[in-house]
Amino acid sequence: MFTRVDHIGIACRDLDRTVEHYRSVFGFEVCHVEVNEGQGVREAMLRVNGTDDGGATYLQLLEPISPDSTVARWIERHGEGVHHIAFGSPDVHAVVEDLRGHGPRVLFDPPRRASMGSTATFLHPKDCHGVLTEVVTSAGEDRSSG
Ligand code: CMX
Ligand code: CO
Repeated sequence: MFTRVDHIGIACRDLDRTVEHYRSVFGFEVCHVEVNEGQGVREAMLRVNGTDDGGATYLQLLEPISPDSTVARWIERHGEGVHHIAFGSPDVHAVVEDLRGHGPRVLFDPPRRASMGSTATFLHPKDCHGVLTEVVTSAGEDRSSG
């Protein structure tokens, strides 16, 4: 079902300052920045390592761009910090099929476009022992669209 940790999503108030922390203290470099209007975030991806399924593991730093976005509301309640964990899968559509109706609640059905051209869905944290869980198929490994 899952072949790697794709990313760890970290909610922050100021993307540029948070990127600078990860760069100057830990030496991580930004490999991608984008605004995802649908999710109400500006985000930066920092590549941590490659993985043996041909993918990679990233940190995803998320800054809300509107006060009513899900990440803004989460920061309001909890402050900055780890917001979700994302697992990589070769076929997120198959994972959704598999879980629909009898697994954790699937929040995006069908899955939606996410970072760097990937396709993703989320599983409700209340059905995952308190962890908001994302499932991602990266653009390069999406077998369902071809
Ligand atoms: N991790 C763990 N628990 C969380 C959570 C999180 N990130 N976000 C909310 N919760 C918990 C809350 O603590 C709350 O629990 P209590 O009722 O016990 O207090 C409960 O879930 C409901 O929280 P809420 O503040 O009312 O939030 P909503 O129900 O409005 O939204 C969720 C929760 C998961 C449905 C929503 O955040 C969602 O749809 N997330 C998926 C999309 C997303 O997170 N996008 C941003 C990232 C984009 C990306 O990765 O590319
Ligand atoms: Co994410």
